[in-house]
Amino acid sequence: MLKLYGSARSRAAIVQWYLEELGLPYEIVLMDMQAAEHRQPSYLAINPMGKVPAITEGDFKLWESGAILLYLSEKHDPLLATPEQRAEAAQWVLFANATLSNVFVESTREKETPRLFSALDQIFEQKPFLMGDRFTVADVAVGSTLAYIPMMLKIGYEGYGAIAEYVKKIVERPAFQKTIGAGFK
Ligand SMILES: N[C@@H](CCC(=O)N[C@@H](CS)C(=O)NCC(=O)O)C(=O)O
Repeated sequence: MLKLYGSARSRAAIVQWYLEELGLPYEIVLMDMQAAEHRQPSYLAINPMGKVPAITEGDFKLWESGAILLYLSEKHDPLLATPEQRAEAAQWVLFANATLSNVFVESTREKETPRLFSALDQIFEQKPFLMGDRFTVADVAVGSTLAYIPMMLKIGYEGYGAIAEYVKKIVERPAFQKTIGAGFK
């Protein structure tokens, strides 16, 4: 069975959210970061960077939340059927982890936030989910980041009505409530 390594208040909850959305069986391995469990040789053999999340499936090991999300979508979302659809999904996952995440960086926040939020707001005015009518891995990556922003930075979506609507819809999903909403456990 797939094992998901993570800790409380970590990005492992994003992967867990997608596992729940896909309805896959998995086992959680809860790491005690205070006790530096993630820096012990047994975990470094899974992720040499000593960070969570990571997954194992038999002998296969994978780390970086974005790579894990894309692996799961590749394997379990048959509707992302063409190279173009898969590339678009990758675009959104990379955008979430490498570009939208700049909102969390104090030195880039002021400059980046209005332009990223304006563009996303226009996109959500036109379609319910990032890749059209259907919830995909793109929504897990971008939606989790958009949900974390008000939780962690106390930044709201005033003036960005379509983002606010989107985040409301995302956080109401049962799989989100069970995972990010409840904390990783
Ligand atoms: N880009 C990585 C970030 C991983 C990361 O920084 N994880 C944090 C928890 S959210 C961690 O393991 N921190 C412990 C440490 O750096 O010692 C991902 O998305 O997987």
